[in-house]
Amino acid sequence: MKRVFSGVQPTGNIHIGNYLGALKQFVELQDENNCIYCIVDLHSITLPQDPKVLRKNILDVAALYLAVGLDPKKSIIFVQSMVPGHTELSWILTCNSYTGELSRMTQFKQKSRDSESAPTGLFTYPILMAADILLYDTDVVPVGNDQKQHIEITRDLAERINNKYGKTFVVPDGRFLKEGARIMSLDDPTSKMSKSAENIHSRISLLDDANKIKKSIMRATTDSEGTIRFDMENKPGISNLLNIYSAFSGMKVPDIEKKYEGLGYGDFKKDLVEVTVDAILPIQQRYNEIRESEELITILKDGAEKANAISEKTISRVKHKFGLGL
Ligand code: AQP
Repeated sequence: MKRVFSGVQPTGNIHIGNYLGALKQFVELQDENNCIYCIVDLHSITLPQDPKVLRKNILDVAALYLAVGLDPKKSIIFVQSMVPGHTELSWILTCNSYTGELSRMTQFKQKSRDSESAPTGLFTYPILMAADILLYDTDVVPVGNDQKQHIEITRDLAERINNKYGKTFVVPDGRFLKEGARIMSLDDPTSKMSKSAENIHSRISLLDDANKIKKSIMRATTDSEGTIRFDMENKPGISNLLNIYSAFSGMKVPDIEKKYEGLGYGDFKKDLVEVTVDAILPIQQRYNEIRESEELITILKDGAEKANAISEKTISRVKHKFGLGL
């Protein structure tokens, strides 16, 4: 059995990019592996958060974890800030990292491009992420492919420390899905779908109602050619919609192209609305059942206890290797 670890930031409603790129994999992996899934609230404060909204978002993401099918009997589910090992290991890794390698991170460059002086937390974000992963001796990290660079730096840090101090960490691998690895924004298919984008129609959130989903899909950017054909370079809009259709329906893209041969974008989009709503509705029903329940809090407390027990072992091993403490 492999150890699997991943997390999602509680920075707003989870969208279908997060679901198809990450959460869907979380569920698939939990039957055959030791899975640990975290709500990474410490990551979310790299940018300003309203405390009340943050607390609500943490519980929303936790409820969505369960609603998409994560089972606390199979997976450990917890909130990152409830396990102190994450920040402790993060400091130790910080002291083994270089500003040069962190400056190369695309996500940092994108999120800090409009400000002269960026928040330090945004700069050191990949180290905290590396700590999350290495803390649990993780073998596999299921993520969307926007996280490829962060997985690479995690591997570099683990290897660097293993070389210097002797075998300390497991060197993890990223796991990326083909169809959902990068769901693009509906209004600008050259950038990824994001929770924090201003236009709500650029994304479909897992908690959107059918009417909103219809509006967002029907107004999604396409092209003037009018044929339903996958070509990411020249037809990014329709290719993104084909990806979403494929990921939700399980149909292969060439089969979808065949099904819609001779038909227009309007017909295809109408069916995509149906496919999307059918996939999301059962998730919303389960979410409504669990969101206000006491059980949700119990699951998170229990998860934090289990995660802490594993984390403490790693921290004590790392401290010993580094000569820290007594
Ligand atoms: N568009 C996407 N397509 C596929 N996978 C995606 N992920 C994010 N966007 C897409 C994957 O979702 C997981 C959780 O992401 P996150 O919440 O930790 O942070 P993020 O990547 O910064 O996500 P957002 O939605 O873009 O949030 P904001 O707007 O707050 O920055 C990760 O596995 C990620 O790869």
